[in-house]
Amino acid sequence: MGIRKNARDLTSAEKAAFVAAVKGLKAQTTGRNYDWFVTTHIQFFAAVGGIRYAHQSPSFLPWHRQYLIEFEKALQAIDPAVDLPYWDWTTDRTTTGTPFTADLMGGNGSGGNGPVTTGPFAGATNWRITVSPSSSTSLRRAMGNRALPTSAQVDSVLGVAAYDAAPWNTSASGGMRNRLEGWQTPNLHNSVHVWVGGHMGQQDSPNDPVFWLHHCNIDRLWSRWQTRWGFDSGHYLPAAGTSGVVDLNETMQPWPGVTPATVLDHRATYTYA
Ligand SMILES: [Cu+2]
Repeated sequence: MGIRKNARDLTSAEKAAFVAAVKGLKAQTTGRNYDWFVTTHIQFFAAVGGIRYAHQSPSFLPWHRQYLIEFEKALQAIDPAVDLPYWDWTTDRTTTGTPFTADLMGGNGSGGNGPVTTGPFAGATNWRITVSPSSSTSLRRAMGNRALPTSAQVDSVLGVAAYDAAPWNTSASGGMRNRLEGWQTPNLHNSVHVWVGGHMGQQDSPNDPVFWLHHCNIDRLWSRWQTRWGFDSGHYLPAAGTSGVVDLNETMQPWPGVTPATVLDHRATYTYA
């Protein structure tokens, strides 16, 4: 079973192994390589067949949980010792600290929304963007353009007892999910994408490897909410009979046999340090 650590607690060797596995996946030319994950995120950015799987819906959390499990599995096929690290942006809040250091994610873009110039993903030779609606072949960031969410805001979201609420979209105001996804104050997940900017502000945000550290933290926050309120199927909504979104026991494309119910309790697969 894997243990997902805070990025600030990784050793130098663990950081190097994570970067090497990410680059190894990027170098693969067939199968579930890095660009397959980018393509899949773009494909499921909006509704598919009238169903919102990945965003603006209750299954935002379970869909990305499975997405992270699949990505972590792909990294572990390269290096079995690698686990996803998480970026806790309530404590690491600068553009030069964890995880934006030269030995992990590298730093800011140059100028307004320019190419990243430091670290393992700087420039199109080290890290070439090939699947993107924008024309840039270099990773771009425009960090620090707003405030990151605070731990008090996180606590306020984790205190909401209801998982989600009708109308199960960006205007749902009665549940935890929409506050954590970020269409409802305090806008946790969305505002961190915007804070990093560049590719992280686009549909192809997984082109920036910090996507995985950010979403690992979002999954950790959901897990903290589950620890408080329950990992059982009574703590996912809607249960059944809701059109346009994924009910508790409905399959989440593109993973056959995977439903919100099957991923609710992750503790046999991985835990958070
Ligand atoms: Cu995201």
